[in-house]
Amino acid sequence: MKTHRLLPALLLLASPALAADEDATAICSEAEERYVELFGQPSSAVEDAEVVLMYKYNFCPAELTVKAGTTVRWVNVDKRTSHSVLLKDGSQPESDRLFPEETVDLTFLTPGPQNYLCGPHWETQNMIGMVTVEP
Ligand SMILES: [Cu+2]
Repeated sequence: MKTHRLLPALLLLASPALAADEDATAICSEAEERYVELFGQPSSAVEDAEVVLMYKYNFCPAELTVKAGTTVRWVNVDKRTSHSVLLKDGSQPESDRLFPEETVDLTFLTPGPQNYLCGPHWETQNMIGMVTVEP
């Protein structure tokens, strides 16, 4: 039964990535619950911006696609930790440290991928994200 002996090895190979995805999904649904607690409505109800939540060293969603001209609003829904937003292309200065419940807006005009990170946590917690801007 060679297939049976292969299976555990395949599961081992697959599980770290799957576990990370599941963690991010769980963290992001918790983040959305926090948002509703704090602001009394779902983040999707915001009409003048696309919302990215900052929570437990994650950006939620970590990858976002928007049309050029869209404003993205990062909202810190953590209880204690402060975060920042820094575009890797250096076209904007790093945002102020956002304390819980604080926000920062950036409007994306130029099409293309924009990688960004959290200044204090990208290195130690891999707190990074990407906005893809479509024409
Ligand atoms: Cu951070």
